[in-house]
Amino acid sequence: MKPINVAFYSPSLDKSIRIDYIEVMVNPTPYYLHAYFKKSQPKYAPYIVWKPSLLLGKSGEELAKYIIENDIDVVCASVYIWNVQQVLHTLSTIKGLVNKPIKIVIGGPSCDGFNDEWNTKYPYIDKFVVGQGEKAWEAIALDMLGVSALSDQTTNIVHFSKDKKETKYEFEFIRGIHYSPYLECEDLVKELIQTYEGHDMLWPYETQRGCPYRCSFCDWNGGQSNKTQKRKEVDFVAEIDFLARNKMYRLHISDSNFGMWDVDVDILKRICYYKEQGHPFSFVSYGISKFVNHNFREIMRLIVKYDLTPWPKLSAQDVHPHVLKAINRPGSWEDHKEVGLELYKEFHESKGLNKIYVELIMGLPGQTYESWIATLDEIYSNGFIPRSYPFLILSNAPAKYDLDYRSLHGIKDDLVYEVIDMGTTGKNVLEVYHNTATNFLHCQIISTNTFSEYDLVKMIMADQLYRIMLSRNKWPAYGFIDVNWKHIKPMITALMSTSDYAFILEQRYANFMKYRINAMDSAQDKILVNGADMSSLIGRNYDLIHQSFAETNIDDSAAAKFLEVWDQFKPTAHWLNR
Ligand code: B12
Ligand code: SF4
Repeated sequence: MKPINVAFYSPSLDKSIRIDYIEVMVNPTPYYLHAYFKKSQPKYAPYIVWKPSLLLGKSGEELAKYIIENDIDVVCASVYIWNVQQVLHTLSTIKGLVNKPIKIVIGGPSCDGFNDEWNTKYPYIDKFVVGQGEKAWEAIALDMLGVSALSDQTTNIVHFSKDKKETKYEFEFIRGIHYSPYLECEDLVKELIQTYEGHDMLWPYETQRGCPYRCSFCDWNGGQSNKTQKRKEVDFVAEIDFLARNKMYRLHISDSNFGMWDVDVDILKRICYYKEQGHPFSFVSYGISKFVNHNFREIMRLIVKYDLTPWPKLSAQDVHPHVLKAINRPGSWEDHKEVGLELYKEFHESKGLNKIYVELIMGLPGQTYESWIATLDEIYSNGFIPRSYPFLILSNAPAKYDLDYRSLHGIKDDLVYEVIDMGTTGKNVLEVYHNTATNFLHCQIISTNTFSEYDLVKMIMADQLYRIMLSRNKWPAYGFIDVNWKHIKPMITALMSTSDYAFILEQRYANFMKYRINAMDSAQDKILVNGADMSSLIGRNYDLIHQSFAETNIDDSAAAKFLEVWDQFKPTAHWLNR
């Protein structure tokens, strides 16, 4: 039997301003797929040869060259919201560039192969895998090896009729993954580490599949099921030992609800044990259980105590119960806040903890402009720092496919240029608008029954004004921003009443309506993103700031600390000239 060489292509987006793109985001999919195959088809597993994953973006030519040089037979690619356009574009060219028949298989959360007419849109793709890929890959691999022909009964694969007019698809939640994909694929993991030597590698670490909830913005599990499965028989201690041995230190704790199982605390304790021994484990992100209980508290404590992240966070999405209800989100802000304040109390002195982040989403059903301002006030005044995300519509999330839900909340969405979180390519608004290839254009909620497009522009502006004024890099949120909140809030209100603020709003709203870009150009014809218009606003209204501080009797040393930073915005004042 001739072995099959498999290339795995899963580039991370290299434009996010939140993530340093020199880092390499590992996608563990090959280990999940191969470990399952090894377990179920041990006889044939040696004939499936996975090459080290391609984790950085490639052009069609580069990928074709790689295919030729490595004698690749099948290209497997993972598509996510951050790479789907780029990957499909690259894949569209390669069959024409290599002088041999190859197969292309794609999967991942943004593989929408059973809707949106992907059958005709992407004729160069041979197989679309939607949902968990283990069983589907097993069937595809056996077919390619010539062991057994692929049946159209195989779940999680989109099957097309010969004329491609009919589509058949059945979802299955795959159970029985009670082993460690990393341990099972030790050789592949080591080969990958060698390949990317010198890079900072980030490893997703998942101990549980799926999520029992259905928050309306989320498509966990491909949005198709709220079943969950914990890896049970696996020896987590051995797994953490493996991570430590191989210096796989930077982890994304990828469970939806880490802490839901008691064993999670033990898993974390093992990581902390290694940290104590000098292994520099850290978390790039984590998804913790939504209900606050003993495990939740203990996990948050350990994360802070062992310095597992410089960004300890609470995932709130919004602080208002009616908004959480409108998005079917379990848990409550009050409970999260209690834990956050407990952590400050315990670790403020001993570890200098003064920044806990709170994840929020802008543009949720139920939100209003006023409720959003109240949310920001609540977070900052309690010594926390918001991390606000736009409401990106994921195609397999209820907010996209549940028409009753959409009509209940009057959801309107559209393609919007994401200029809040992602870097932009283009000098000014028009250039960004005309460059759809490398700018991040994605479907977002733009209005609901409770807020208009105008409100959304204002909400995002307010978020950026608060963010720029209360720089998370400069000052403690707890013990400084909260203490001085009574002096800051009136100043923010005053800044929002200026003619400069009205001018920014007018410009941004016009651009949003015309180009779907929530940003404006400076007087020098340069696009102002990441709150640059807000720094200019501060620079231009320095007198007002002084006046507001004087009116609220702030103490001199606190005022000086703020002014020292805001002073640096003065040179940007001319950006808003008009
Ligand atoms: C680690 C992670 C991150 C990391 C790394 C991201 C990166 N750029 O590499 C960080 C924290 C940075 C991150 C950020 C974001 N993330 Co994220 N993240 C994850 C997480 C927790 C784990 C991913 C993972 O490795 N899973 C394990 C693998 C094995 O599972 P899998 O990817 O689903 O693969 C299975 C199947 O899909 C299939 N499969 C996948 N590929 C292929 C390919 C082939 C050929 C086959 C046959 C099968 C197959 O088989 C696999 C095994 O069953 C997932 C949630 C989750 N648990 O999956 C969210 C998730 C991927 N993230 C998501 C989102 C929305 C984001 C953000 C946009 C959030 C935001 N608003 O900022 C940002 C984008 C950041 C960016 N600009 O890159 C969504 C993606 C939805 C989508 N349609 O793409 C997910 C699914 C979570 C969710 N539902 O909200 N994320
Ligand atoms: S946001 Fe978290 S809790 Fe809600 S459905 Fe998604 S994974 Fe589950």
